[in-house]
Amino acid sequence: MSQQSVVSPDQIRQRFSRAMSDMYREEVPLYGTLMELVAQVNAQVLDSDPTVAQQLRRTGEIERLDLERHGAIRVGTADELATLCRLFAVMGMQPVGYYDLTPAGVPVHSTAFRAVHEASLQISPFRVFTSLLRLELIENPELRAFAETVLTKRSIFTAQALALIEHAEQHGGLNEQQAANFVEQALETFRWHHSATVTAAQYQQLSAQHRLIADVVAFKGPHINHLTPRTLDIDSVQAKMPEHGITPKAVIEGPPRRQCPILLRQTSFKALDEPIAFSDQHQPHGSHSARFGEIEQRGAALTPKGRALYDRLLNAARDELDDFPNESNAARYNSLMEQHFKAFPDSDDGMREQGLAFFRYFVTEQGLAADHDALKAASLQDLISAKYLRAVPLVYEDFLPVSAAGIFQSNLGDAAQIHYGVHSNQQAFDKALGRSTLDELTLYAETQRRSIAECCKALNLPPLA
Ligand code: OOG
Ligand code: NI
Repeated sequence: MSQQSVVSPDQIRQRFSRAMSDMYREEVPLYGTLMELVAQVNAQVLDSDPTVAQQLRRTGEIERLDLERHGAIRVGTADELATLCRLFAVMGMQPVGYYDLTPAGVPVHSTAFRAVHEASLQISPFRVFTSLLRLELIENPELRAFAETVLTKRSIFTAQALALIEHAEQHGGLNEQQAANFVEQALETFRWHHSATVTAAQYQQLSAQHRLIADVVAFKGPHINHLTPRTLDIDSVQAKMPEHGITPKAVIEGPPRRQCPILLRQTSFKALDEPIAFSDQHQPHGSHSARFGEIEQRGAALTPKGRALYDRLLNAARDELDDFPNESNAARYNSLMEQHFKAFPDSDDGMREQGLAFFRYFVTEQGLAADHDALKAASLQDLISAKYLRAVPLVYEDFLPVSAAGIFQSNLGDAAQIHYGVHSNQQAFDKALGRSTLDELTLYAETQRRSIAECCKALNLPPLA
């Protein structure tokens, strides 16, 4: 196969993300409603807030905004996870970060598959939050053995998808026809199934252990359980959801509303109850709820120092609330969050000067017109003060464990408040995955460094630290 005929992984990811969105919209019409609402609110924000519009134009994010979404799946075995890792690699997605959900009573650990370079993210920022069930947390040995048997019997990938993954690995990519086939075949893994692979009684047993265990074990494949568009104003979407027949969860996860958004704010609507035929039924007599809707607003990626401050303030607010945020304490939770987060500077300059967030740097018109010889000894701060460089916060591309726990919980109900006496086990996760996950902080630091290097080049300056 000649080099020219290879479709770039970024293109494959962009096509796959679109195909996934089309499939999900057809299967879950409420997702379509949510997408329309998000598009309306985004258009309003861009109209009414020229600064936001200008910043998105500068970073190029404006072009990816309508494409932007993440999804989530849950798998049952190491083999499934390892093969998914290879499948996502065909689309230029790598596992970033490790999330332990057991402190929240959810028996999984997770990573996010996504593109890692800013140029690739620009073409498609599609991400998939992927969780692996920790079967060892099923206490009843018979039930655990049963779950294992059911999982090892299933094959969640089509034969063609497997062949195309192998082809891409051996030949360095896929051509047009293969890429089109790959998108179609890969999509099959994420499809919803109206029939379960277990009997109604077996489903009940699995579900009694944990609803999530039933969700992973009882079906033919890891159906995509939500797709999340990115909004520029999550409070506005949250407020408008009821008018559109959507009931949002009680509180928005993540930081409080700010002038300069940081990290990630998320809200979701409850999973739908969908008719299911169990393996001992000819018609759907049962039901299962797994699929829901979610929206998110993304802000600045934080440095280790910024993240430590975020975690401290979030924990302080939650400790003071002394309960999981819910309907009855939502107002108090929001006001506690606002109070505590006063300690987090709410301006780009403030965050940059205190080293709390990562930034991308751009040369301004003035910078290009300046006498570059006179700048040889200038520091980064000098160049910014002189308005030769402009700093724009780097967008956070990842997830937050406490928020993810809140999203899981809002869909699993109170029965899910289980306390596992175990700890995170990144080593076991990496082993199942077949490689180690990338550290997101390193990725942000690299993007920041590359942008500074580009500015230096444009200004004819030696590299700046
Ligand atoms: C994943 C929940 C986490 C997020 O956006 O934090 C998540 C799941 O329910 O499988 O999607
Ligand atoms: Ni999500």
